[in-house]
Amino acid sequence: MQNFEKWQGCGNDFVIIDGRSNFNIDDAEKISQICDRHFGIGADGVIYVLPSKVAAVRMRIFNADGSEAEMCGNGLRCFTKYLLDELGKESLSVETGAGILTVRLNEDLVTVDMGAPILDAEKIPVKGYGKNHVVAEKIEVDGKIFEMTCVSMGNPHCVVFVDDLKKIDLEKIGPQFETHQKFPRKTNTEFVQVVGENELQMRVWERGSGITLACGTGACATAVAANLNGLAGKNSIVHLDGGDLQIEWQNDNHVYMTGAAKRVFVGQFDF
Ligand code: ZDP
Repeated sequence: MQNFEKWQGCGNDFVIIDGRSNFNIDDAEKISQICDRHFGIGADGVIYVLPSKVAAVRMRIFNADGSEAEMCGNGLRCFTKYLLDELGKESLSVETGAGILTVRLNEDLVTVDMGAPILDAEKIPVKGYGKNHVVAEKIEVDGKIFEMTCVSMGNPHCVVFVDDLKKIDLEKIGPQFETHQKFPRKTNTEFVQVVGENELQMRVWERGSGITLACGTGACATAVAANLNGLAGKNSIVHLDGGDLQIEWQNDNHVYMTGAAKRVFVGQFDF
């Protein structure tokens, strides 16, 4: 039997397993079985706590389909709170696929320095724009033309601003964005409506997990994209289906994300 904890941040839920005890299954079939809401524990992803040579700990994150992601914002808040509670500390440096990030407690909430957004198309990656930024560029999906702004927060995001979020059939067009030929490593896609001054409403189709209630890296990409399009300032609130995140793109070019992270239950799983 393997111990695990179940955590959620804005309804984006994860199974956290301490891989420092030599447990580190990265078999896609097993991961998707753990994430299955009927045959497993049920989660949007699985996170491992691992030893690191360059930071206090290393985080590894897998999507519900078993694919590995470079980075995970909501997961990182949960992961760090889990460790800080255990260590009785206020902040932690974490090695992720997006570099070493610093996470600190912020009263009841958790703030993550998510690093600098990556805007160079080749690095996101998005095909066909060289090293340029991809801001309000046209993309055809499902026979319709959308405008996308692409941002990597360590993982790829395609942000699409729309007038009415209710009219978006996420289930239908989400997978078509995810696997569009412009995205060599596939993409997470955020549909966003501006609902007030520096207030954005967002729904996400996540690469490898589908519709989730929230996506931390996606909220950061959304806030950066809104600023690049002149739709918001540098400090905005992103409303997600599972809660709110506050995102600030500061003068050091880093994006800071603040939001909740909560333990749901602890358990043992028979792998
Ligand atoms: O990049 C990806 O494949 C994402 N699906 C990873 C998970 C992102 C996450 N939802 C977040 O909050 O950033 C955990």
